[in-house]
Amino acid sequence: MSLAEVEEGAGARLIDGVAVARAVREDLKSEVAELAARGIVPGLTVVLVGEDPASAVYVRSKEKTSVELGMKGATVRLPASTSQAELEALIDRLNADPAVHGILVQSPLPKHMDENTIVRRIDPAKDVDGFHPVNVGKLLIGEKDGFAPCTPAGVQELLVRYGVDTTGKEAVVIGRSNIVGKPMAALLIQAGVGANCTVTICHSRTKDLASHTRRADIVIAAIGKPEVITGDMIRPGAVVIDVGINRVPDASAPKGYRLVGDVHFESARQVAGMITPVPGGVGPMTIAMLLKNTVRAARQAGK
Ligand code: L34
Repeated sequence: MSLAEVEEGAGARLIDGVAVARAVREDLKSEVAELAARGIVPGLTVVLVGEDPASAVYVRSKEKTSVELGMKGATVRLPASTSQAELEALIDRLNADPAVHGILVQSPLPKHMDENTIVRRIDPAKDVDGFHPVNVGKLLIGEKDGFAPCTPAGVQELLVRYGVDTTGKEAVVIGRSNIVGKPMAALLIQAGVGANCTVTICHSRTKDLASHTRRADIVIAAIGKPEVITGDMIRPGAVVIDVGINRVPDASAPKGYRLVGDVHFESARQVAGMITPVPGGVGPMTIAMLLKNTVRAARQAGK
């Protein structure tokens, strides 16, 4: 075997989330222009409570990208001491504001707040995060006028744009959060493109996790623990999607930390057929899908 053949065999194809996110934004640009011609400027307001450093990065990126697309992006920054009632009053105002088509309250909220109550306060028609029970229900039913959560929707978009044949395939989702794991499974079991999967959801109480992941044609890791899914847990040729974004201390990195996924990238890429990197995989897709949801919210509002 030549060296080239060895290298080809030893490395999965990289799924480039930055490039796909750019393509999604390009598609949105013409839609935003079309809406503008009808006097509609899609408006997204992101609410950030407190000072979580990772949240600050994501929120800045959301506002910046929405403005780049010709949308009206705004961020409301509130101190961690904000009361539940104050946040609810803000949401009521945003619900009533016709220039605001999408509302997103960045998670996590400070401990004294009840996230569930906050999410239910948002008008489902403006819930571009897809966390309101009405949208969760619509997702499960398969009603297309609701909003699917941005991260799992972004994962599905990656599968579609990379031509992954998902029909009849074994998908193993690791993690049962309401933000990723549960909606991811709901998307993959639907009839349609980038779906039609046989889905298993694994979580912290799953017995023998590796016995499940080794069967999987598609592995989606959303655990929130650095590099716990290793190459020996992956079936040769499987598609590996890494949703985790973990900051691990690294004295040699400029910021004192580096980002790693839930997947041990170096060992997994030796075995996998395709794999997403961290950063540059699912993260950028989350923001692209948020903008896509917001543009549709504006179109559905028709004003
Ligand atoms: N309400 N809360 C609400 N909605 C969301 O959709 C989110 N999420 C998650 C956290 N809390 C939320 C996000 O926006 C995670 N998330 C998110 C968004 C963007 C990126 C990562 C997570 C992202 O752009 N990641 C880059 C690296 C950014 C960096 O340097 O830290 C990447 O390439 O993965």
